[in-house]
Amino acid sequence: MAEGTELEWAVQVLVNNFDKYSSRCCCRKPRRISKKDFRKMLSCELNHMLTDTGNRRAADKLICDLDENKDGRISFEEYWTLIGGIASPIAHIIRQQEQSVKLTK
Ligand SMILES: [Ca+2]
Repeated sequence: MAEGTELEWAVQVLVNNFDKYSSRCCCRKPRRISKKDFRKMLSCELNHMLTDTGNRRAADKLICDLDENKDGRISFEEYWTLIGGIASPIAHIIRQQEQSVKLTK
């Protein structure tokens, strides 16, 4: 995508990241991320935002929490829940930082 807004670019990055780690078990089924690839994604892509990304038990717990339909794989919708779960506390931290900047001015 050559042109686009920052938000469009960010969404594209998130979708590309899902495609990078997900696969299709057969051509008619949507792409999903296996547990093994999900653990790889956590440690390679989210090691600054999430703690314990190298901890297998913590990663498996996260997969279990996200895996709503309990098929042992992470669908795009389940992946999106993770993104929302990360974005929410980060938005809170950014607002706190903005608030402290205002207070010190
Ligand atoms: Ca699932």
